[in-house]
Amino acid sequence: MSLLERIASPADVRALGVGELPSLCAELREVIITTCGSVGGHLGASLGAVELIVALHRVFRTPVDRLVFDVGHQAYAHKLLTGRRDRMSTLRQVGGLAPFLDPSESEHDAFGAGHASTAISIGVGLAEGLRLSQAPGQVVAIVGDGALTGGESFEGLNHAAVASGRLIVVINDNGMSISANVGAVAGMLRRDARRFFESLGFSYVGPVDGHDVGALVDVLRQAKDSSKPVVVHARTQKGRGFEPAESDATTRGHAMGPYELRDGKLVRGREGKTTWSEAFAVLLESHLTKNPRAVVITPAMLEGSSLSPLAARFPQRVFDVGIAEQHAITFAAGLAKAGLQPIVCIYSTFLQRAVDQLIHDVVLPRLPVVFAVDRAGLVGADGATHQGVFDLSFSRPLPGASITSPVFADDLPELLQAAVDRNAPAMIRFPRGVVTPSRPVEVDAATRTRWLVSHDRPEAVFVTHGPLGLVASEACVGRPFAALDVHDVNAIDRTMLRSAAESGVMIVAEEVMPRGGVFGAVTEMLALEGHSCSVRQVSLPADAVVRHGEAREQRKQLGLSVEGLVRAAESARKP
Ligand SMILES: Cc1ncc(C[n+]2csc(CCOP(=O)(O)OP(=O)(O)O)c2C)c(N)n1
Repeated sequence: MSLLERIASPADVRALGVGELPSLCAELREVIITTCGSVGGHLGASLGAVELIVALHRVFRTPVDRLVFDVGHQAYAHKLLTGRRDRMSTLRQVGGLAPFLDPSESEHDAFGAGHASTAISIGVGLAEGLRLSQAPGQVVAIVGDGALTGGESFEGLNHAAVASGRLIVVINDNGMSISANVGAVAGMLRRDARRFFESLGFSYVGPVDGHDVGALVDVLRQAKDSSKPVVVHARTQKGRGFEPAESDATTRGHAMGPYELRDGKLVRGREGKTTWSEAFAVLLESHLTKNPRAVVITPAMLEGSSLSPLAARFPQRVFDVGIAEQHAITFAAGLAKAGLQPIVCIYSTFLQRAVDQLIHDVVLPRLPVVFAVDRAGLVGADGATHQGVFDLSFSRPLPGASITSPVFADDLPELLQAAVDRNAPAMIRFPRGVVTPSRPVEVDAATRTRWLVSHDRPEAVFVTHGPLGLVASEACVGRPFAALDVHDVNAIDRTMLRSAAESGVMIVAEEVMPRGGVFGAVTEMLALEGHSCSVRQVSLPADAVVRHGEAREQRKQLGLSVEGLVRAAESARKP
């Protein structure tokens, strides 16, 4: 029986002999490597935190003590030590283990996350909460050096250093965010961490070798026994123990899709099709070449947004500002005010973090910032925390902002040019996934609203925004239906909508939360114009969260497939 097979809960980790811990770590690594190989996942991040997690479970007793992992992507070893080993192969799939940590999955998960830089604030909240309710337990926040580039971490440190509830902060410093970490905090951690944290009022322990379990146990015990807030600084290596990850200079195998090992070499199963992010990044290359005032900003997502080649070509005009969405947007506002033409490439889910910056710093001064809103819609395996399904609801009320989405890849150049030309805030939303390259449909030059499929006397009209129009178009094939692409959700063409309303039945299909999206825009306009038309909506559920799983399968279940749309139209059309 392997050591891991003997571990049903963290108590069993504490029961092992000290000499057995390195073998336990090796076994954990093996399972992490095989799991990610078959289902994909946060490989490099989790490999780097193995010893740290074993040491944490030796010293602290969950669930009474609370381990709060920032993001939660590095914590596969924690899942494996807390009774979830048998289900590890279900990771990130429908009904399977969650991609990040989730208290509904295990009492050992102190808090769920998925977005970065929240652990310290959660930790202070838990510590104060335990203190005020006189409940037992210590609180430990485990934070990456990348997460420390996020302002919320510093808001949390500012409070933790003086709070009565005592927090232990463990810094998992591997020098990497997803890409190499950026900015001055990384330098401080290398050179001056003790002085920095002590000057804030923390005790500082470290730096300690984050792969020496014995040393880690010692420093964590010291932190546990201290009466002051403590920072434990562990130096770790991302991708540790798996050569292909260790030697991946760009991300150290941060996160990967399923892979195979052939002759000791890692083969990634990528189909070689162009994604929306890639298509947009390629377009940016020609845009930056032609427009010397154009600049690009990413909050730590060079890789995800496919911007690395662009950053290599334009090192002065592509800014990776770290995991700092709020700063990214206000920084873009500053650039725009100084006469530049900023394009912020940001995932829909991470734009959420900067709604006030969007309103206060960009929309109110009506600055010409273009937002390339990536991963708009369902994202699949990353699940609930990463679904790009809220941005439309908070963007639609923004005065003066346009919200467009390409249906085909070759819509992108016109959309970008139009966004830049309007000299006001502009959102271009596109989903996760591969593009449909060519555009067989003519666009109305004036309104840009277009019939993707027209029909003389349609019995129902599908109304969509973006690539879902392709699904709607397919649903029209051989049926008396038509499909309208609204183009700009904030400027739907009245004449087009009126003629769609003449069919008597509209089906608004959208891959977002149902309140505040295209359905709202369409029904508001119809009401204002005094048209009567039956309008149905196919979208996400209003009162539930769509969790992890294959997005295509989820779309099917939500009725956002060809069959689903046909069903919706047939049941709605007039007999
Ligand atoms: C608010 C937010 N922005 C971006 C991301 C995407 N993201 C996930 S992990 C990660 C890097 C985290 O780096 P670090 O905290 O150092 O942890 P490591 O992966 O190096 O262990 C990023 C940028 C996120 N999860 N949340």
